[in-house]
Amino acid sequence: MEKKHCIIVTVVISLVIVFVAVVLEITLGKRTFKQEFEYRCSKFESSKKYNCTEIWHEFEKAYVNRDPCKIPMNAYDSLVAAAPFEHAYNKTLFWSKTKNLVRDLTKNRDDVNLEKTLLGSVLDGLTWCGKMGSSETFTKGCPEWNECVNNPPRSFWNRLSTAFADVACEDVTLILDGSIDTPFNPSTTFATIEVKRIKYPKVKSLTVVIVPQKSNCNSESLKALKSALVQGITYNCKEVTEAKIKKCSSDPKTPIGKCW
Ligand code: N1C
Repeated sequence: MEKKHCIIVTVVISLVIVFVAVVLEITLGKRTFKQEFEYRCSKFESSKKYNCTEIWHEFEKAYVNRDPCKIPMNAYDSLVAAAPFEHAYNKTLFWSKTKNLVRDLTKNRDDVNLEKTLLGSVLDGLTWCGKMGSSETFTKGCPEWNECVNNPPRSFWNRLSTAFADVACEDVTLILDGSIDTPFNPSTTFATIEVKRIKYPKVKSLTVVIVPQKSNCNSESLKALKSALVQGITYNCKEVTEAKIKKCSSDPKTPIGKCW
């Protein structure tokens, strides 16, 4: 009887320990915004060259204790200066509405979309803002993307996209979404920021890649893109099947230019 009692007590204690461990893991596993920022920064492949604590301070200076609808693009100037790009600028890839497809294509290649740079990878998919009278970073109760133009994430992506387009050179690629009517949408970051910043003769050509469905290389929307392009830059457009893009994503030895 004594022995049975002892076993029951041991089992109950073990169960309690497992339960507490699981609860702790769930609560502790959820990083705060700052922890997530620093975790991603330290995980970045060449982060040893950077001081992630300094980058965090430059970042929060842009929006903390400020009206979250009054954060201009240049609030992030010193952040961008603290974490300069270091990729091969002739390997630049832009996208609009095709983020996941581009992520898969560039994953094991040296071609670079903005999310493969330090700041792009650290802030990808995150929402943040500050509030007047507070020194904290908030992730809830922040303005929606279209609620006010000068909200913290929107101004950040505009600022970073400006810097990214400014360093692009030689032959650049743009992957567009053929399943929509306006692949070159005038309200997107690519149309409002990047297309205007890629300059001739630094950039020699722009190759648009599109999986033809609702739209293709002959669509009005692409004609608008061609005319928005800075004069001198050679414009090319390639229609590629989704199967070919998928095959190329799983075969990173094929140079990206041979995918279309
Ligand atoms: O507005 P978009 O696309 O045309 O922006 C894409 C364009 C790319 O070429 C990037 O260089 O602008 C740059 N860019 C990002 O890299 C980026 N990563 C994550 C712009 N926005 C980015 N985000 C988020 O995606 C951002 O929060 C914004 O809301 C979307 C823009 O995606 P889109 O409309 O498909």
